Amino acid sequence: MSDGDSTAEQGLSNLLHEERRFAPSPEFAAQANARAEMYERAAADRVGFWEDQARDLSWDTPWETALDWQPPFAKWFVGGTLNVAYNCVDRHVESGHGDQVAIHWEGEPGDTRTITYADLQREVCKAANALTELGVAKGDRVAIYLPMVPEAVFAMLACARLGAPHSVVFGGFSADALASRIDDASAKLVITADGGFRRGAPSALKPAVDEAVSRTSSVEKVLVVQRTKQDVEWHEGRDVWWHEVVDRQPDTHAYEPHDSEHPLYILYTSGTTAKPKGILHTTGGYLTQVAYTHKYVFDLKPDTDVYWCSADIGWVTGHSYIVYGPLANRATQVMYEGTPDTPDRGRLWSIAEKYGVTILYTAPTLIRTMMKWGEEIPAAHDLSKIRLLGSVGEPINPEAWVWYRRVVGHDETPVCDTWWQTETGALMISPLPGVTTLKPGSAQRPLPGISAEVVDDRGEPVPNGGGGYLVLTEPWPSMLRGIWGDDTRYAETYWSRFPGRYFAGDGAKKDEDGDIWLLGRVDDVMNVSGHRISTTEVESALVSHPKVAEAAVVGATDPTTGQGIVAFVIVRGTVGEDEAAGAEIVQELRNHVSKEIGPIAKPRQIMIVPELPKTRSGKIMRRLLRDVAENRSVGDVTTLADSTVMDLISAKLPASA
Ligand code: 6R9
Repeated sequence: MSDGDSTAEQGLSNLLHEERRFAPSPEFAAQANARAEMYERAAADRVGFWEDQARDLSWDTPWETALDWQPPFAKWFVGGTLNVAYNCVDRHVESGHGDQVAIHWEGEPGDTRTITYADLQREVCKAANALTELGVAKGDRVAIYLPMVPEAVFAMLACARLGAPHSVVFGGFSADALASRIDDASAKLVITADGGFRRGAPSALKPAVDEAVSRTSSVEKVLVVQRTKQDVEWHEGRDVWWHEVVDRQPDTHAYEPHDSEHPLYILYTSGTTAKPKGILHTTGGYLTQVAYTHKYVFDLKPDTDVYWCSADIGWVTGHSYIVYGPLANRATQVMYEGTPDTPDRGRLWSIAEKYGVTILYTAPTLIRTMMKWGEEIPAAHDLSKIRLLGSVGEPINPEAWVWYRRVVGHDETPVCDTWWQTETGALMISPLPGVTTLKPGSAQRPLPGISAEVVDDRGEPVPNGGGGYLVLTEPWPSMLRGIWGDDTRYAETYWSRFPGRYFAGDGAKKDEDGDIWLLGRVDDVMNVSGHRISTTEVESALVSHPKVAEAAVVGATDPTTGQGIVAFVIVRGTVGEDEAAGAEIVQELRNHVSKEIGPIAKPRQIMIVPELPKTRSGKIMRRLLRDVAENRSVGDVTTLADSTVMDLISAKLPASA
C-alpha cells in the first residue's frame, strides 16, 4: 500500500463516514454471556485469561505450561491431554443431556433427522470402531468428501476421537482438487457418499473420488455413505458401504486422551500461489478458542437457543462453528443439506421458522442475495425468535448489515461482523453482543485475549484514522501450527513480512475510536494514480445506490494511472436489460460513486452483468473479473460454484469491453 496523502485518505473515508450506531439494548445486555470486564482481565493477564477459558473444557491431564512461544511456532497447554470427541459429545450425555437435540438435520428434498446427544455419542462410537476396523490408527490421515449430511459430523468426530487428523474437502471441489489434497496429506481412507441433493436433483460425488483415488497411491479404503441411491461404480476390496460397516459396530468406544498439540485436522485453503496450503490445527488450544468465541460472540444459552450456521462443513466456518465450537458448548443446532432457493427462495426462512432458530450465522454474499430477492420473502415467515445475527467471510457493506438487522433481526438484534481466517481457526475480531455499541460494516475490536494492530509499510502502528495492514501481534490458542509438510512456507507466508507478527493479508483501517474496519485482501486493494482505494469501498458505494443489487470491483492495469477501477454491477429488476436505460444507469452510478467517495474513486468502466463469479464459499473471484477487465482470455474457472457464469458475463459485454 502506498503512503496515503491527504486526498487519498479523504477519498477512502466512505466507510468511515458510516455514522449509524446501535447500542446494546438493556434487556440483551442484562442476559449476555459477555461482560465488558473481559477486556481488562485479558489485557492484565492474557495467558492466564486463556487458561481460564481452557478450564471450561474437560482435560484428562492438566497442562504444565500454558504457552510455549518460539516464534513463529506456538504450543498451547503443553503437557495437557484431552479428547475432542469426548468434550463435544460424551460429557454432555454424562451431565444428563443425552436427550437434548444436538442436530435438527434437514435434507434438501424435505426429509429430516433429529439427532440427540445420546444418538450422536452412539454414532460417533460406531464410526470410530468402524474406522479402526478399516485400519485407521492414531496419526493416520482421513479425507472426508461428503455432502451436508449428519455422517459428515459423525466422521469428523470419529477421527478426532481416534486422533486421526481429518482433511475435509468441500463436496463441490473437482476430482483434481481432491486428488491433490489426498496426495499432499497421504490420506489412508476416504469417506464419501454416492452423492447429495442440490437444486432439487442428486449430484454425484463418488465418480470424483474414483478418479482422484486412481491418481494417488495412499488410499486403502473408501467408505461410502448412501444418500441419493444413485448408481455407483464399485471397487471390490477397496470400497465399503457405511451402512454395512458402521451400522453393525458396537455403539460404545473407550476414547484415548490426546496430547494438547496432537494434530486435529488439516484444511486446505488457497493462497496467492497455485498450490493450496494445508493449514494444520491441533487439539487443546483450538477447542478452547472455538468454544470460547462461540459462547461469548454468539451468546449461546445451551438450554434454550437454536443455533444455525449456514456454512458448508467443507470450509473452516463449518469446522469451527458447526462442529467443534457449538458441540463443545452443547448447542442445539440446525444443519441443512441444500441450496437456499430450493424448492423456493424462502427455504432458509421456512427452516428458521420451523425449528425456531434464535441465532443465525451466515455470509454477506447470502445477505445481499436475499436483498436482491426482496424482503417480502423473509417477511412472509415468523422470524421473531431470532435474537442474534452473525456475518463472516468478507467485509459486510453497511447497507447489507442494516438490511440484515432490520429485516431478519426485526430491527432489534445485535449483528456481529466476525473477522477471522482458516489460519486463525476461530473468531479474532468481532463485537461482543450486549457490550459493544455496533457500527454497521466494522468488525470493531479484537476479542478479549486477542492482540491485533493495523500497521503501515514499515510495520509501524497507524494512528486512529489511518489505514494499512492487519497484523496479529501475539500468539492465540487456535492459531495454525503450520502448513502441512512445509514449515518454511509457513514462516515465509505469514511471519516474514513483519517479523515476529502474523501478517493476515488483509487491509484495514482504524477509525477515530480505534475500531477496525476490514477492507478486504491487500491484493484487492487498488492503486489509482498513487491513491489507495479499496475494492470494498467502491463496492459499498455502488450498493448504497437503490438500483444496485450487487457489485464487484477490480483494479485493471492502466497505462496512465497504474490501475483503473472497473465495476461489475447487477442491477435490481429489469432496468439493466434495456440498452439505453443501461447507459443511463452507468452514468448515474459513476456520478454516485464520485459523490460518495470522491472523484478519484469514479469507476473507469461499469459493466452491467447478470451474475458475478463466485467460489463455492461465496467469495467473488476478482481474478476472473480482472481478466475480463483487461481483455484477457478468462483463466481457470474450476473453483467457481457455477462455471457458466463467466460465459453469461462475456455474452453481455460489448466486444470491446
Ligand atoms: C472465516 C473465513 C479468510 C479471509 C480473510 C478476509 C475475509 C473473513 C471477514 C473477512 C472482512 C470479515 N474475511 N471474514 N473480511 N470482514 N468479517 O472466511 O476464512 O475462507 O480462510 O477467508 O476472508 O479477507 O482474510 P477464509
